[in-house]
Amino acid sequence: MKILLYNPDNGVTRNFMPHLWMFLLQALTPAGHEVLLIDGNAQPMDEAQIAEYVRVQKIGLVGIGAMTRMIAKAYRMADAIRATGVPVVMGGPHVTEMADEALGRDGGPRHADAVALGEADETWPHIVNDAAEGKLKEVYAPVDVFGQERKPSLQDYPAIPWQSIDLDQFNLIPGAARGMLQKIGEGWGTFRIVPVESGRGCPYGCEFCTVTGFFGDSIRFRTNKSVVNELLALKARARTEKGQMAVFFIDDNFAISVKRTKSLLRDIIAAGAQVHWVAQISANLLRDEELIDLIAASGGKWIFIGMESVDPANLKDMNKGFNKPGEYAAVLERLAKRNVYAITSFIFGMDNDTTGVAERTLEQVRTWPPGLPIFGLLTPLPGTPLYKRLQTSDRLTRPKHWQEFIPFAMAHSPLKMTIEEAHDEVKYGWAHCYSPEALALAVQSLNDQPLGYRVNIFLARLCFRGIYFPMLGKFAWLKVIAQNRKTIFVLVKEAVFGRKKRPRPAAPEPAYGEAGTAEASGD
Ligand code: B12
Ligand code: SF4
Repeated sequence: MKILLYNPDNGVTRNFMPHLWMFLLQALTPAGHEVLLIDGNAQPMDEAQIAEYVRVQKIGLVGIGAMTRMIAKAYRMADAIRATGVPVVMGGPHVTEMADEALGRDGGPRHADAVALGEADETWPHIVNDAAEGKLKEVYAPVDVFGQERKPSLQDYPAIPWQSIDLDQFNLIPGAARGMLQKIGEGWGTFRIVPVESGRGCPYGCEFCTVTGFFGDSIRFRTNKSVVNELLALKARARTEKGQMAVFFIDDNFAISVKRTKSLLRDIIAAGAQVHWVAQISANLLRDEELIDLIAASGGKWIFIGMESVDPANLKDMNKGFNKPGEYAAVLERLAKRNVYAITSFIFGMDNDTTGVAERTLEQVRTWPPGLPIFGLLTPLPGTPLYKRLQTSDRLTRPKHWQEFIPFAMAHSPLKMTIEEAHDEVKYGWAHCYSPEALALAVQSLNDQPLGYRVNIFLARLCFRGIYFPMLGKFAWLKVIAQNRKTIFVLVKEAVFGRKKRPRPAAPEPAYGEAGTAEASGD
């Protein structure tokens, strides 16, 4: 049987990285079946195109996985596929919470023939076998013989065959530049960010987050050896194709066991398996100097930190009181000393937020080393304690907000400001952190560092700017390049002619740092 695994885009923003679930399920598919992968972020398709693809390729089963914000598109694509007579199975965090919606048991239309609840590592082979025999059940749940929920162990994690997987659709280098870039330095003909997991589960239970409910509070790890081997395979592939490969450790909290993380990082270093990597780690786990040394030595470049708020009252409300705003600066300095920088994620629209929250956040961020602040709005995702609380108190203004995805739009009334004011706060954050002046200051604040670091922060800021101000198409990019021409000129001049030593700015400069995401930022 030919199987298609499809991940929809949300029609608004694009992911820079492929989704792990597709590669994982591909690796867990029983022998004798062919699995094709399409990520809508890399290969945009509409309903007619996917139906045509399924017909032409003679696909026998389609698996669709989606986050809440992609689910409306996922349902539309599933409807188009089912209309061709091919069965659709859906999985992932949204349908796990809303299985009746996907199966049409809530009075709405049916979109899926079957749903896979929770982690599907062990149920996927059964789904494939049942589909091949034409006996697909409606619901697949990961349970043991007694009907108790069972979380897969990651000790026998499958080897994902990175050396042979077709990754063409995920190259971040524009086609026109590939030939030339392949020849320079370490080879940049391809650049891919690849998701790798080293463990699952986070026990912290932040109110807005789906992770503790979905993966459970029991933490499970892969063996160090299997992670190291995966990194070595990725490095080998990058070498063969004269390209670059970076890794996103997608664990929700990569240092949830500091002891184990240190042991993994030591093994990575010992095996020479270092690649540039990004990971999500909560601020409270970044106090350990030895851990930060190992992060830097093993290739860690960016750490995503869900700071959420600079107001301890908000953090307490969200059950995230372990975040201590008073220590954010020290954590970021500790990382920056090793040239590791942070993606700092902030959520506005929390119950204690009042107007001006963005500026109050930026006042703090400006005193920190430069990073990539991201700002979002508190979003009640189905299945979270936050959703239940807002539903009970009748504060949901769009209880099924996922039926019409609108980026950066609240779905409930905040307590101390209006919805419009919350939207304005997010806009303020993005506008002030990603303006040409803010980008110039971020670059300037690293004046005592090698050129590469400054180019890195500049390019990363340009890309992150696109999260709020979409930069789709050449014209949008040209405009941004024109706006930032002074900074580009300084960097290019230095690359060509070298530079005189310049001091770091004496005092913290206004507006280089800033703030973020947030439906629910992991970590
Ligand atoms: C990596 C990641 C990202 C990446 C992008 C995704 C990517 N390319 O991998 C980045 C950093 C860009 C990102 C961004 C966001 N993310 Co995110 N992200 C994750 C993270 C940490 C890991 C995903 C992952 O690979 N997990 C490991 C795999 C193995 O698990 P899985 O995907 O759940 O798949 C398993 C099962 O669900 C199931 N399954 C999944 N799909 C399918 C399909 C079929 C057919 C079947 C049978 C089974 C199946 O089988 C798999 C194996 O067991 C998760 C948290 C988490 N731990 O999952 C959050 C998570 C998915 N993100 C979340 C959110 C909210 C976001 C943002 C909206 C945050 C924000 N406010 O900006 C953005 C949106 C991005 C966008 N483009 O619109 C939420 C989604 C909740 C929800 N109900 O939708 C999660 C769960 C975290 C959370 N805090 O609650 N994210
Ligand atoms: S937000 Fe981060 S720390 Fe909190 S439960 Fe989710 S993954 Fe864990």
